[in-house]
Amino acid sequence: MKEIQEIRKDIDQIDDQILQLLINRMNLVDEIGKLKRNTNSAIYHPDREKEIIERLANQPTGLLTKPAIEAIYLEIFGVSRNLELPEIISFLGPDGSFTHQAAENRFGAVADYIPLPSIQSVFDSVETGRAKYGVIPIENNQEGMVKETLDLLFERQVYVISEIIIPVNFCIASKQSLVSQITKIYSKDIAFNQCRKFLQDYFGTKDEHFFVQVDSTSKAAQLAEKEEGAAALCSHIAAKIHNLPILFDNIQDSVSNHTRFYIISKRENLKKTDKDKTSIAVKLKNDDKPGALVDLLKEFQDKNINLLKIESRPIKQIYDFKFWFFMDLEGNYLDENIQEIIQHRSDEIKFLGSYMNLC
Ligand code: PRE
Repeated sequence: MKEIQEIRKDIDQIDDQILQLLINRMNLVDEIGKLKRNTNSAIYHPDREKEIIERLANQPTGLLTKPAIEAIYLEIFGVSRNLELPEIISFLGPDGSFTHQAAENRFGAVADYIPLPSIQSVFDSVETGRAKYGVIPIENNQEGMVKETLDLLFERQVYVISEIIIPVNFCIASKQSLVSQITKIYSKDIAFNQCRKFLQDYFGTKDEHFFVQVDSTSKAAQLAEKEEGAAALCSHIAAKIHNLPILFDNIQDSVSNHTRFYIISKRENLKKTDKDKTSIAVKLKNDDKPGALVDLLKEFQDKNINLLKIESRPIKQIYDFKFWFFMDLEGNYLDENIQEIIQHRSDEIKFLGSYMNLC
């Protein structure tokens, strides 16, 4: 007779094989899911599920009874059906925000978009699996990094799988076809500020009854849709959602205003391109001794790793004034030099994701 430990070793090996086969199966299910979503067809096919169980149960099944096979496969089908559901994408709302525009640019029209009221809610939705992907802003080239996003990346268990860069373009959208018919323009304070020159040139000096401030540019479009004589200073997507024709486009004072967004997910991206970057969070162990950061930077140099960005942030959980670093490295986690350093300093470095470098 074999000893229990020996049998367990054999079981472990078989479990490895089952897992690999399940992964292969799910990859195929994922392909079917894409085809179904593209053709808008039903996800649940009870007839096909029954056919699979019948076919398997009619083979020699050893110690497995038909109800046992059925129980196992119904679990598998449950996981498959979940995988095939339209991808739920959460983003920092409201509808028509620039983050919405970034999300649509990347995921197109098939996905199911959910606007959420805060960056934290987007992280929550991804971490709990309510959304497959989340889209949040990380940096504006005029304003700098978005601190809330950085801090949540440090605290939460999600990965960055992609970045999106979009120009911050504003337009004047209205149901009126003539500028002279416009009696008021709705928008948000930042948008008014960023389009000051255009507004002065085309509408002159006017009071707050003409330039009316609201909470968001999407709200502005929503109001302009309903009100005779009103226009909105808003994003393209807000104009589109509220069926407003665009009278003037690209009216912002600075043409170089761009925002960078992250797509976050529960699963890391394990694909490599020839121009990748890897984001990490670093909490140095010996930060009370001189040279702790230099040591790390020296290690990057020795391993021929190019540092693209470094930002320091306070560690909020601790009472004193400790901090951590957000860093972007050139290359992918699958590159030996990057993987080595992350693994060897695993008590100091948190891997945040590798993705294509679009900057
Ligand atoms: C699959 C998943 C869900 C359907 O209800 C039926 C079968 C499966 O896991 O085998 C695959 C699938 O989507 C399909 O064959 O249509």
